[in-house]
Amino acid sequence: MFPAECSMSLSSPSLGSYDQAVSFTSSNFQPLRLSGPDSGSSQPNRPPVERSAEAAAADPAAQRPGLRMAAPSGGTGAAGLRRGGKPAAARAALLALLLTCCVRCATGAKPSNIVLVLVDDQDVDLGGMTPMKKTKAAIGEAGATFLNAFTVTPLCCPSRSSILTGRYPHNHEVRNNSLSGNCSSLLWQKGPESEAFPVYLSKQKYQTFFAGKYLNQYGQKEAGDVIHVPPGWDQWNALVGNSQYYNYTLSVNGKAEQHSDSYEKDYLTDLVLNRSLHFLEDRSPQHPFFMMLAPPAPHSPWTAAPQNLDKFNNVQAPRDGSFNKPGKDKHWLLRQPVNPMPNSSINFLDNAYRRRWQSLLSVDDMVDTLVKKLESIKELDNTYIFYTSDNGYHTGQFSLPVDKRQLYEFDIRVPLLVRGPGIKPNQTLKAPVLNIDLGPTILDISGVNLTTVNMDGQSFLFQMAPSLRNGTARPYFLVEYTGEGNPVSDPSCPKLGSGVSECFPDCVCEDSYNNTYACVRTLNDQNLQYCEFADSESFVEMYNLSSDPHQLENIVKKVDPSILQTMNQRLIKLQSCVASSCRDYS
Ligand SMILES: [Ca+2]
Repeated sequence: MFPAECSMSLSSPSLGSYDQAVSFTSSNFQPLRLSGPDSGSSQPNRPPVERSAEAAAADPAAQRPGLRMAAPSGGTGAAGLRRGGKPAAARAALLALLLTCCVRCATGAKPSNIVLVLVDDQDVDLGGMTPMKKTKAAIGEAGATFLNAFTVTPLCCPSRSSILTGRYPHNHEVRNNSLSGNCSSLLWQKGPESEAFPVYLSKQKYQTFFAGKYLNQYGQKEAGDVIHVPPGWDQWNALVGNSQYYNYTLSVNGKAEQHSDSYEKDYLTDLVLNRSLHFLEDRSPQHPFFMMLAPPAPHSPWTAAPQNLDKFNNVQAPRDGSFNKPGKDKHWLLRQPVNPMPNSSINFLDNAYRRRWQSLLSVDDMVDTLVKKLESIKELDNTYIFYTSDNGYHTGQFSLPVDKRQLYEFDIRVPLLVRGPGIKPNQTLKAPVLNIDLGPTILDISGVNLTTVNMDGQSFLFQMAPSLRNGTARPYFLVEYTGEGNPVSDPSCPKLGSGVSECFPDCVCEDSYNNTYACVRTLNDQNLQYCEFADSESFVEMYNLSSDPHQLENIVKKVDPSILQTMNQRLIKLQSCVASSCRDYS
């Protein structure tokens, strides 16, 4: 049995019986705070999102030793050592590097350019990178492939908000893809967005460019309309609303631009590439640049370019692991799907799987063309290129047809490839990195002193380029998600009642208010996942990923209670962490 001392108590109203989908209205639902054995009640109110630079700078834990990058042009050009004691040999090595850098600075070398390619919903666990042959060659084989990259929350808007701010969801407070869930809301714009990493890059004199999907509610009237261009961006080509491939509106530097369904003029992945090529032509060579390319692929509706519509005709979703398995000892939502899945669901997900791959071929071409362009303008050797996704995806795992939003590996793992100065080719790196680390890593490269920024993540530059930085990998981290449901019953699935959402195909629901969870994922000498649900069952799941990589067996009733207690304590601590305390593993 689950030990009493590890049981949770709920800090907000019960979600009701699990015998049927619970009835809930959106107005009375508040995201639940999970609590642990010591508190026996709700977590204290979360600290304010905004935090002064002085407070962050005064925090000794945030001040990690390492070699500072050359300041960008316009700055002093000086490089220096941060605080922290070093053995003599290490000091000598650092001094040598320092001298190298000073030589580079004295010759007027620019700080490195940075490119972030952020795709939408690409998994890494189910073969999502298989069609990306050119990307793997141009970035992965030329640099580092991270084998353990995770999102801290497996859904578009919260994940993208985490990438932009370097913060866990409990600190940026974007809970889901809706405006009421804070996605691109006025509250977000006033707070976290004003401290997102592009703001710092702009202050470093980077020329900044964005094209593609930003946040799911971006550009909607209630979210400030297309006139709202987030701070820090010089060239702005952002999709209004969620991923589409044709028939969309862009905000082009604050003005609406309508697009139709002509492949040559409108196909969004190609447009993102073309705008980025124009930006490179028009940029000022005096300053470094940052480009963020966010194509819609492989998000639904999985619309491939015409030349790719007949590709992968014989491909189907993988049948191994947890495919079409019942979620028998899992949380309520996972116990609802029909098992085995009906043929109609399997046909639907196989078709989705094929079309996702087809849509990715345009992304692969985009990356390849961009890398060749950087080479032709002689910027490739001085450019870091990051390739990643906002969340993973599943097709039939635990009998859930297609979606993300689950705590399992297929949804929280993402691809991450990086190439750039100081990164040796063909590296595969195993230490865990998170999407909240992208902002700190990009700012680290740009020369920003990380003690002056309010971010929960940490730079992973030391992992890919140990000649440039020292650092220590994290032993564990937090994944958190707030479930979303409809307050009224779906007319096409009346038997389900209210409180659930994403019930397609075959009335299998991919989300519910009950799908609110927080997990600690350990990845060092241990390979464990421990998750608590904010529901009326206080449901707990725990997996040993070493012996059970597909998470088929919930071991919560078997595991040593002291391990449960340790994981529970870590979870409590991480759920209320802010900035440097999110990196405190003592
Ligand atoms: Ca997504």
